[in-house]
Amino acid sequence: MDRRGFNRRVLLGGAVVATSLSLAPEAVSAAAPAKTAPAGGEVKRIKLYAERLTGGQMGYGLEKGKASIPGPLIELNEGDTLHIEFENTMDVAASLHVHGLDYEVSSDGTRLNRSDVEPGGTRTYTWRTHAPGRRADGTWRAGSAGYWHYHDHVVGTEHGTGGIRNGLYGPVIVRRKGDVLPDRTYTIVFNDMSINNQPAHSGPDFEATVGDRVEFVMITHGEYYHTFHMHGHRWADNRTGLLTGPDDPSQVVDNKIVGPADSFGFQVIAGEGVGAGAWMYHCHVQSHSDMGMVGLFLVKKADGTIPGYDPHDHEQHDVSDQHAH
Ligand SMILES: [Cu+2]
Repeated sequence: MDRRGFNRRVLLGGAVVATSLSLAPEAVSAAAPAKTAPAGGEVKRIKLYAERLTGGQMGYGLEKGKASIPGPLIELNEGDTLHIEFENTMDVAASLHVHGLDYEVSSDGTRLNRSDVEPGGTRTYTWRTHAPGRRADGTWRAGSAGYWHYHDHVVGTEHGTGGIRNGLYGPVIVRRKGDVLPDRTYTIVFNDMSINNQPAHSGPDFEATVGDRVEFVMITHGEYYHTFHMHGHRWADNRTGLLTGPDDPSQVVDNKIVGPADSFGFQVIAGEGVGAGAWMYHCHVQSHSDMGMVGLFLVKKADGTIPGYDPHDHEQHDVSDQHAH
């Protein structure tokens, strides 16, 4: 029997007509009005540390001893300025280089521009953002809003190849006034053949309850092209991953080709129309999924259970929830 209750059929004049299209209780949509992002314009300050982790890995963290892979989510609103006091606790030079935001060349985070940081050193990187608007010449200037990312540009090579490989990367979200805010945000980074530098076949797994508005930031690093696919959920292939209305021409997808330094993001209502479950996400290059580029979007019922899912069949990994506003 179909789980969505599309099952009661009556023969009418030779035609099969569905008389019941009721949704199962778990197939609910978000009910309360979504919260939205405010206008930006604030000046914000954070500290960020680059640290060595076990197993030759490296990470960024908001506090000493708390580095993670990926690094903390940095979230801004268009118009905000962020000053980052960056401390390199490692024994090799490191840096912070961001995509998509406005920064002067002194905040480029490259050796070329002498904006890297020696072992034990500190440096303040300044990122600015702006709202869209019309230029004096009449052309339209894009705003900073988007799903972006930051990474080292120094460790190993002039391009930070060693730093990125070892885990020095993280997500940045710039929101536009009125953008829908999620209940939670998770970051998925395809880095070479790993996801978030975790061993193959070990996730990471991300949890939600049916009806939660969950945001995913998807970033790619390393040497390969991949296709990001999520089971049971779809998104719009545009800036926010959400359709703006019935006439939004954005393509709705559940699979997207990604290459090194790409980033995008989207929001889903967990289990919308499909219910709770252990929903896979994975690279859809077949050899890559077979080699373990797979994790789970664990969507629980309100009572905390996940139908058909035995956690003992899987390795579970904690997901860091570091977050900088
Ligand atoms: Cu792949």
